[in-house]
Amino acid sequence: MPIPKAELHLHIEGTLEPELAFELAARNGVTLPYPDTAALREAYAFDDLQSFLDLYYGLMAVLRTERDFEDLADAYLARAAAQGVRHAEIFFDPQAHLARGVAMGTVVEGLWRALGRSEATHGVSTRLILCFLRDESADSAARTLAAAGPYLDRITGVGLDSAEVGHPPAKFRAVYEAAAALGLRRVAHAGEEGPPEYVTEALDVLGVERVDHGLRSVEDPALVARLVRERIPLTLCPLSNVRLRTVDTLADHPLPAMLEAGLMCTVNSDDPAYFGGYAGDNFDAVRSVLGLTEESVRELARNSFVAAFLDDDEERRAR
Ligand code: ES4
Ligand code: ZN
Repeated sequence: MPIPKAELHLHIEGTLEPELAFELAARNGVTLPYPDTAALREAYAFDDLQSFLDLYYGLMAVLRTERDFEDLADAYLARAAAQGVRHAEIFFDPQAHLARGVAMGTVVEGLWRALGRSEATHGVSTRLILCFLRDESADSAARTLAAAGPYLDRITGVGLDSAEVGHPPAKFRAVYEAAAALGLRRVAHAGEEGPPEYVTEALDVLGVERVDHGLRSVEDPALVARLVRERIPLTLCPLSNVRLRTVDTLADHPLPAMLEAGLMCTVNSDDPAYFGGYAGDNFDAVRSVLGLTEESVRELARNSFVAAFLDDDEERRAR
């Protein structure tokens, strides 16, 4: 039985497996520029974050109806449950759908059809986190938050994702202030490809409670000391880092040193359909390749529940 864990860094659009992509394409009359699933999987060879994002946004063309989003989330939750995930905090990218004429309600209601019954069907509790695309304007982010108004009872927090370099967190100060005023929790991707200064800015300007990735924090000892002192969780994604070449090989991943430094690390899957594994696969990979002790693996699992947006009762039940 895989160790129980919470998944805190998971883009639902990044769980679109080639088989489901073709099924949805057929259902919706969308033609994909690949002859079959094998050819599509072969296209999953990335040089960096941008080359991944180009494919990721392109494939979303197959997601059109509430049922599509429901099927996507249901397939993810089944796979996650099989790998020991007991709680999942799920990112979604509404701007990528709104731009294609798919309404906020279609996305949220569709996802919710699966999430709302997930504890009963999969034994996985869930949260939904709306992410702003940082390579879009701050105005667009503000309009997106406004469009989410009718659905805020289903949305726990906001995040920030997409192309990082050149789009520092401070660009989104106003929309994060507005989100905080609405009672939403705050996270942001920072220090994936961007510099450690972006991590500091996400904390100081956006008021984030967790940092997604945060990998490049290790370049700044003063920042590491602060993250340790303030017990800021980092949602690391080891297999993603390898596939997007943020680290050379998994064996070079700084996770062991980060744990040793006292950082509150968690291990997550990011975009599992694209990066070669779900949460349990990421745990297995760091255990075997990085030689983590059982105690370290238990610490990672424990951290995932501590860092989750669960209340104390829920946390106890989940872990
Ligand atoms: C993402 Cl790996 C990663 N980084 C930034 N934005 C993203 N959106 C989906 N996956
Ligand atoms: Zn991510």
